[in-house]
Amino acid sequence: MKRTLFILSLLAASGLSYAAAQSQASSRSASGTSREYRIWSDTPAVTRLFDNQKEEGRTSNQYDGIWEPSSADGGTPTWNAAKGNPAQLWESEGYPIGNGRMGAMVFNGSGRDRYALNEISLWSGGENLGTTNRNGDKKYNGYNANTGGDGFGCYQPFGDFIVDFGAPVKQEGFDRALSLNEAEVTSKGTRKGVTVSSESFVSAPDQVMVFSYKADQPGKLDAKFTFVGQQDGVQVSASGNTVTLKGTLKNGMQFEGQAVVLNNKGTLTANNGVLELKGGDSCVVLVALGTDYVMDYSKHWKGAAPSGKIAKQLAAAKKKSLAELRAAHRKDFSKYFDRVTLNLGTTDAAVAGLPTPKRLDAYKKNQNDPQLEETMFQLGRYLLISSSRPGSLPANLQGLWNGMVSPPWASDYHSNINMQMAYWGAEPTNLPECHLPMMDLLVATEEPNRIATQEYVKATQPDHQGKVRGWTLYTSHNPFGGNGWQVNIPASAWYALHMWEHYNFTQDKAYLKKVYPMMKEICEFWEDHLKELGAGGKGFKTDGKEVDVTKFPELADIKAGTLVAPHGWSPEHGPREDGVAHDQQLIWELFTNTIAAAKTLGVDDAWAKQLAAKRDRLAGPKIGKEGNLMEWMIDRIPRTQHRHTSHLFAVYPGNMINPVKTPELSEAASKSLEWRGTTGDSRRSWTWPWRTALWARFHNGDKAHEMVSGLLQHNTLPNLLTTHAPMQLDGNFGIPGGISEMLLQSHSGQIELLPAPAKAWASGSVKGLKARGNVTVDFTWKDGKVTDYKLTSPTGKKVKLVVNGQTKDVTPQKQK
Ligand code: FUC
Repeated sequence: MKRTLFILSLLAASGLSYAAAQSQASSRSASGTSREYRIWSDTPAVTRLFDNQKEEGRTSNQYDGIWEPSSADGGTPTWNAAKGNPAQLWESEGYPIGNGRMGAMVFNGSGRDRYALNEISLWSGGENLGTTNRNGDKKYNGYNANTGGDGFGCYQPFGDFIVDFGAPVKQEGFDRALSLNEAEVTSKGTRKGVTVSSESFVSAPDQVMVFSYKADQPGKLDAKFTFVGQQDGVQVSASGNTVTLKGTLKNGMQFEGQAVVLNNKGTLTANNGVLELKGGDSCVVLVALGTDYVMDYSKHWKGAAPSGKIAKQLAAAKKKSLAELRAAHRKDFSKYFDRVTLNLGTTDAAVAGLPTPKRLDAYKKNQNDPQLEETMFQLGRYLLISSSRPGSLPANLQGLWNGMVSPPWASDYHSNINMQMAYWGAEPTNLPECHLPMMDLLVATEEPNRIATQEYVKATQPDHQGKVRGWTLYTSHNPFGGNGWQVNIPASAWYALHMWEHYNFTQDKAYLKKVYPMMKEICEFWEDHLKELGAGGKGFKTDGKEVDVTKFPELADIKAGTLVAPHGWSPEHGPREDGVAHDQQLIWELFTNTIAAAKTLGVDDAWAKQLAAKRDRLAGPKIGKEGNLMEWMIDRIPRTQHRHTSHLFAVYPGNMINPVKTPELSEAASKSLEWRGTTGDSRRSWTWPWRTALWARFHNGDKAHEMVSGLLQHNTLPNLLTTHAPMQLDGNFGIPGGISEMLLQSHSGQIELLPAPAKAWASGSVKGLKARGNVTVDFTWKDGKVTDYKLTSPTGKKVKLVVNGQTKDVTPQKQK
């Protein structure tokens, strides 16, 4: 009945016939979208704007001092309890919406609604080509916002759009929700006897945000609309039915937002930067945002002023009805989202229907809520679709959503785990297009990265004099190819894995052809940069100083001519040293994949052969004295809760160590993982997804599930965004990648269904996951055993399939 009413109300809005709507509804469930995901709350969002005109991050340091950087170099922020409660901050209260390029955190509040706006290119700073010192460090103003064009800068908030109702909302009957299936936020609240419903979404096809409001009684919608700027000098003006926000950052970047209020009945007046609606029935607000950024080094990253473009987008959107805009948005979004459905079971926790914050609290006491875990899987996919679309910049540390002028770690691109993790779910959960912005940024920033690499080599290794080919980058980087904190020498090798994996999953040869030169150039960097050790490790250096190798028996078997990455780091753990496991594994993976790419494309045969010879001389993984996988060439035994598991890269996302090919190394790696534990520094947004995937690769489903659960118990906010702390979306983005590894693995030349079954997910089903080779996989399992499966692929080429411990040759159905 409820469903029918729902359909009827949709009908009214969309103008569809009942039969057509019915067939749409059933085709949705036939395509598998039977599960609905709603993150919701029955209390108005707490947001501090307008209380004192001093917004979070606007005039003060971190979050008004609640979160403070622990050190000037971008260390882990700590919570200053004396200054406030982080649970009340925007990061835990808002609901994110976005179309890849622009978005908002939506706060349906008591007296007003606040949309904290973002456009993914609004960045202060620039190429940061300033000094590189002896340690290879560059200027980094991670916590120090709005620099001019010669600094590193920060991702900037665009400003806020405010809808002010001038009266508090009644708690009773209040509801606000984010629907992951529809990619929209809805709310309902009563003020002075009038109930107003709202919906908000960001359309990719129409490139506008749509906020609509409707009163339950004719002529009773009263509200004021305006923008509030965050940076100094931002101008807000209103005339006719339009409010405009205009600003220029210190680096010269221009940005502009326009909002048009289209009211149904009532009067609309413009005054002093504010539009006021009196006596309306309903209204639709269309918002367009733009900057003059272009992802083009040769144009100095600058294009046309945004005014004209956004005015055009608004003019086109104005011609459409709300129903048309909504339908186009849903169609576009569901094209991505509906590709994968997952059902991990339903328990009483789901049936109870608690608001999300309470449900999360309940989960902390009793973890029997697989549907909440499933929601995390789909939320990660939702967030990626909403913050990373072809044609714009990749998702950053906070995805697309940032309300602060000085966000933590500049809300930048971080290369020692975070950016990579943001994309772990992209291929296996069938969102390959969303992976492309990451590669586009790397293509666009090659030249400044080459320059920064030469500078680094010159400053730190005078003998080289900058004569290395190729490039790498720093731990922090920005949209201008600007590098910041700490050189991260193997970063480009890790990024190259993403290029290869995109090909591996999609089999798109044209794409591989495009990125192959970049993979090759990154190999060339290592060909010039690798260092030869003498017999017994002679020449081995720690912290830049040669050590007496006779003191380290673990170096005794090193052969003369062994190749090591010099002066590496096991991020962010241990000394700067030669041959750290992380670097060695990454270079091995890079060389192996580039050799395979050359073969696939039928190019560079001779070069690839000599590269293979170099790969075979790389110092390889070793088991230490206590059965651990050694993190360094020196067998130090770290029993710390350190968050990074960099030496386990070879297990996941790499592919050098696995239980079948290298069982002893795999055993040692799992011991090392066990040692890291699950407390203290091991509790971070991103630690859990990595460890989920690692345990899954060790075929330990229960441990993997414990990691999924750990994320929810320790690093998830009431709106289900993950927290480092503070909020950092790598945890959200990474968890679909981790869960995928529990359900399906395809990294070792075969497709394995349910390789890591967890008792907590005894029975379930999944549709639409992707395996390497462009194979789409659906299957159902019961009591930990696969009961039914279907494979499809465009070629119908035979694959090796492992199912319930049996290996067989299977011919996938040919996709139509
Ligand atoms: C890396 C991590 C931190 C944090 C930061 C943004 O440096 O070590 O934990 O995620 O990136």
